Amino acid sequence: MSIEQFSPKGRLADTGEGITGDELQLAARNHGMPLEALRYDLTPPGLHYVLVHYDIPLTNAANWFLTIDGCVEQPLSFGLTELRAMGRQTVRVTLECAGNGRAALHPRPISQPWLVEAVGTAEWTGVPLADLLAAAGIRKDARDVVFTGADHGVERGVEQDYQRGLTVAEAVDSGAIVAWEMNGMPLPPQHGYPLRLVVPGWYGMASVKWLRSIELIDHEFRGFQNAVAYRIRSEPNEPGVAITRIEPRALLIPPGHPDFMTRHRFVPAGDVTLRGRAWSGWAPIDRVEISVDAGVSWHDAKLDADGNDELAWRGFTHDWAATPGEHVLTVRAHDQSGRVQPIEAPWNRGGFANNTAQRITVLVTST
Ligand SMILES: Nc1nc2c(c(=O)[nH]1)N[C@H]1C(S)=C(S)[C@@H](COP(=O)(O)O)O[C@H]1N2
Ligand SMILES: [Mo]
Repeated sequence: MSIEQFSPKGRLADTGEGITGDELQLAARNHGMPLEALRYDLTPPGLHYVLVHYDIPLTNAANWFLTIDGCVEQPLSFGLTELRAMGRQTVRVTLECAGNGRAALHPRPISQPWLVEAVGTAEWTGVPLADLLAAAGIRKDARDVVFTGADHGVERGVEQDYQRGLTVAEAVDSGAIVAWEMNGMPLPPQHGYPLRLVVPGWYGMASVKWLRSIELIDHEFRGFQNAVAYRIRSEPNEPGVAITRIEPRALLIPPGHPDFMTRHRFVPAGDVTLRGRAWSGWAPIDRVEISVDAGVSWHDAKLDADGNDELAWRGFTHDWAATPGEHVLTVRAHDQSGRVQPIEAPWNRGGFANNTAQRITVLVTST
């Protein structure tokens, strides 16, 4: 058995090919946020989506060290206690996996088969990354900052630690923090205990969990998760475009009650307040449109009061007089940068950043 057979390259599903055993195995490990959890401003940690490429490492805060070295004036190493003494800030961030929406694409890229649930909002507490970099002293020759987690595996034949790089400017200006708490509690194991990076506004892949090393290098970081994975491509061998910030998306809390098997929704006729949340990693949300007739006509939803956290989701509501029969509900988000969520997003090989508008079919029953 060759490494290539044991760790195959990515591929697209054949026409009509259903979800594979490999995809089911990934879906059972990496769970989404049940959409009814959109009711919470802050996602309870057990309901937040989870994405882990390899295994969740067994870690211990008592003997954890974070090193900062490479192109710095003064290499540093911190235990958790020393790190806490460096400062404390809490940021509310909506995190979304870049693969969210992948399973709805045709043809379907074979990978973690997300529908729309790979999202969650948490308050992350830790020390600003910019402060740690300033403490170490960024040398003039530093170009990129490489973040390494304690997890290790093989991906498409390449053995690696999970690593992602940012440019020095991105690392300093993004408002990133090195976090040890999620919603006021120590990080759960699956979310990076005892330490993770959180890069507000960026798709989740940038927020390296089980963070053990920060290295500044004098050249462009060409590691697998930057140079091979997480790029928008239409052909397998083109360089592609790096994935960075989260595209706008709105999701409705599915109204009424579900059928167990199909998740079809049943809604009693009458006045229904539809609710949902919208977010964008580029700029604050400034408008959400909603349609109750499969996109024929659109109405502006009412946005909840603006929070102070620009990169956390914003709630919205719409009052609907539901009449008996089948209805298709759909929503789309706009942000202050002028980005508008598409009704149908363009296809790409990795199945990334698919922010095609959500559609929910409901059967309104007479009362
Ligand atoms: N060390 C490490 N960090 C990681 C990952 C990983 O597999 N290993 N997955 C990344 C991806 S792709 C996503 S979407 C987010 C998911 O964060 P969450 O599980 O806390 O929601 O973690 C990122 N950080
Ligand atoms: Mo992800």
